[in-house]
Amino acid sequence: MADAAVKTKRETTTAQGIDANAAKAEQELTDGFHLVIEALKLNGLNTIYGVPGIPITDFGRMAQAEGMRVISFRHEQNAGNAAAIAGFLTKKPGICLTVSAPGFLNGLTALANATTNCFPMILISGSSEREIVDLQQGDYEELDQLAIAKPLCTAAFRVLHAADIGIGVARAIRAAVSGRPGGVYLDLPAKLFSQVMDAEAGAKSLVKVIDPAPAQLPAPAAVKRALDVLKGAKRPLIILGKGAAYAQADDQIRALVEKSGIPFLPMSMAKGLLPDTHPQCAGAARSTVLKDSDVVMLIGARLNWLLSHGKGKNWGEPGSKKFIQVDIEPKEMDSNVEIVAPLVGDIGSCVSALLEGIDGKWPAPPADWTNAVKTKKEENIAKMAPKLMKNSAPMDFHGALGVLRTVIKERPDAILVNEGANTLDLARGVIDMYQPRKRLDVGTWGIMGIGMGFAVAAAVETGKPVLAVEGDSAFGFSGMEVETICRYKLPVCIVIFNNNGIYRGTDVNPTGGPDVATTVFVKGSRYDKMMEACGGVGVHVTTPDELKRAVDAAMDSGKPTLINAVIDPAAGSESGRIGNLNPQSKIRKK
Ligand code: ADP
Ligand code: TPW
Ligand code: MG
Repeated sequence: MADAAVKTKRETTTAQGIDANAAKAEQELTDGFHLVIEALKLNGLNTIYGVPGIPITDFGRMAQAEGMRVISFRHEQNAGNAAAIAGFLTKKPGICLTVSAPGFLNGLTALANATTNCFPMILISGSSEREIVDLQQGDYEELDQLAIAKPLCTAAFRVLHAADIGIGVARAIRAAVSGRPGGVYLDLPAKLFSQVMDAEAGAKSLVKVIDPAPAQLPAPAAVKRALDVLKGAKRPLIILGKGAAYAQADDQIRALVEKSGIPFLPMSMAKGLLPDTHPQCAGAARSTVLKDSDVVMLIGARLNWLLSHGKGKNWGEPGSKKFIQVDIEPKEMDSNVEIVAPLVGDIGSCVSALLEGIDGKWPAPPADWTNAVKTKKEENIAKMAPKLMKNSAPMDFHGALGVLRTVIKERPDAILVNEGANTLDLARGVIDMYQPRKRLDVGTWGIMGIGMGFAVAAAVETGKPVLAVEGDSAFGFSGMEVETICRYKLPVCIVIFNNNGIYRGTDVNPTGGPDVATTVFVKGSRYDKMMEACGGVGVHVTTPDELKRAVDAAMDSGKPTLINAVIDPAAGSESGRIGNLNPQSKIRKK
C-alpha cells in the first residue's frame, strides 16, 4: 500500500515536469511513523488499542491507512486493559498507544496490572523531547515516562533513532512474551516519528522476531522428581492457574488430568480449561481439597493471597502438604512455602514431559480420596441448586446468576467478563465454564475497571459474543466505553447487577446527613439509558425471567446491549467473599 502511494506521487510529479531525480530521492525515504507501523505488522501485530492526540494522532491514522485495526477508546486505562487481555487471549503482545504524560499515566495502571497478571502487552507512548525533559524546561506534557514506567513493567525501552525502531520493537516483543509474560513500555519521543531515513536501509533495519517465546524444556531430573512425589500421594490435587490457560496447552493439560485421575481445582481464569462439569473438577469442593490434600501440583498458578500463600487454616495442619510447582519463572519457586518438586519450563513442555511418565501403569489416586471429593462436591452443588432457581423480585445475586449460568451453558463459546465484589465472587462460583480462556476477570489484583476494556478486546480478538457481568460500582470505572462498544458495533451484552452501591445499597451516613454513606449510589439509577444514549439497546429488568429473555435477545442479535438488572440492595456482603481482609479499628469512638 505504501509502495502504491509513493508510485502515484512519482507519476504525478513526473507528469508535472518536476525533476525526476528529486522525485526518486523522495520515493526512497521513510520515517519513524512508517517504520513503527511496518515493524509491528512484520511481527503480526495488526491491532492497536489507544487514544489519539499529540504526538500520535497521525500515527493512528497512518496505521489505519496501512490496514491495521486501530480501536480508539475514551480513556487510556480501558485501551490498556484491552491490549493486556488481547495478549492473554492470543499469546501475542497486545498494543496500547497513548499520548505523552497524562495519557501515558492513564495507561500505566493497565500496564502494571498486565505485568502483575503475566499478560503480554506493549504500551507505546509518545513522549516529549529528551533534551527538554532532562533539563526540566517544561515541554508540552513533560514527564520522564521511561523512569516512571520501569518499576511497573517487565522491561522498558526508548528509541531515539529511526534506524533503531526495528530492534526496539523486536526487543519489546521478546520481553513481553518470552519467559514469564508481562507488560513492556516503549517510549517514542515525538521527534522520532518524523525522523527520516533511507527507505531501503529502513526496511533492512526491521526485525521479524524468530520464535519470540522459545520453548523452555524442564530438566529430566526435575520431571522425575515431580512424578515421584505425585506417585507417592494419597490425596493429590492439581491446581490450574491462568498461566495454564495462557499457555494454550489445552490438550496436554486435559490428558494429564484424565490420565492421572487426580482431582483438579481451576483458579478463576483457568475455569473452562477443562469444563467445570468435568467429573474430576473439584471446584465445588474447594475448601475440602485445599485442606485435606497431601500433594498439590500447581500448574501456572502462584501461591499468592488468592491461595492463602499456601499456608494457614485453609491448608489444614502445618506440614501436611507437599507442593510441586510448574512455572516458567524459576524465582517463583519457594516464594511462600517450600516447593519440594520445582518444575521450571513452559507449561506445554513440562506437561508433555510429565505425560511421558504417566502411562498405563500409573496408579489411580486412592478411591477414598476421590470419593470424599465427589461426595463433598455433590453436597455443595445440591445445597446451591434451589438458590439458583429463585424467581423473586427484586432479585438476589443467586437468582440472577442462576439465569446467567444457563446462558453460558447454552452458549459455551461466549466470553464472560466479570468484575465487582459480590457480583464477582458469586458469579465465579455459580457460572460454570466449558471452554478455555472464556472467563476474564479482575485477576491477581482484584482490580475494578477492567470490564469494558476486556469486553472490547474479547470481541475484537475472537469475534465471539461477550457477556460482561458487572457490579454497578465496577461498571462505573470504565462505563463510558459503552460508546466505544456501540461505535465499533461489538457483540457485547453488559449486565449490571444494580444494588445501588458498593457491596450493598443500604448503608447510611452515621451522622444522618447531608451526604449519603460512602458506599451507596443514587438509588434506582438507569444505566440502560447510557447504552440507549449511544445508539445501543438498553433494557431494565427486575426478575430472572426478564433477565434471561433480555440476555438471550442480546446474544442472538449481537447488538450492543446493556441490561440494568435490579438486585436487592440488602443482598450483598461487605467486600464479597474477602471481607476478612478488611483491617478492623480497635478504637471505638463514643
Ligand atoms: P492464578 O491467579 O490463576 O492463580 P497466577 O497469575 O498467579 O495465576 O500465576 C500464573 C503463573 O503462570 C505465573 O507464575 C507465570 O509465571 C506462569 N506462566 C505464565 N505463562 C506460562 C507458560 N507459558 N509456561 C509456564 N508458566 C507460565
Ligand atoms: C481500582 C475496591 C473492590 S470491589 C469494589 C470496589 C470499589 C466495587 C464493589 O461494588 P460493585 O459490586 O461493583 O457494585 P457488588 O456486587 O458487591 O455491589 N479501586 C480499584 N480496584 C478495587 N478493587 C477497588 C477500588 C473495590
Ligand atoms: Mg453494587
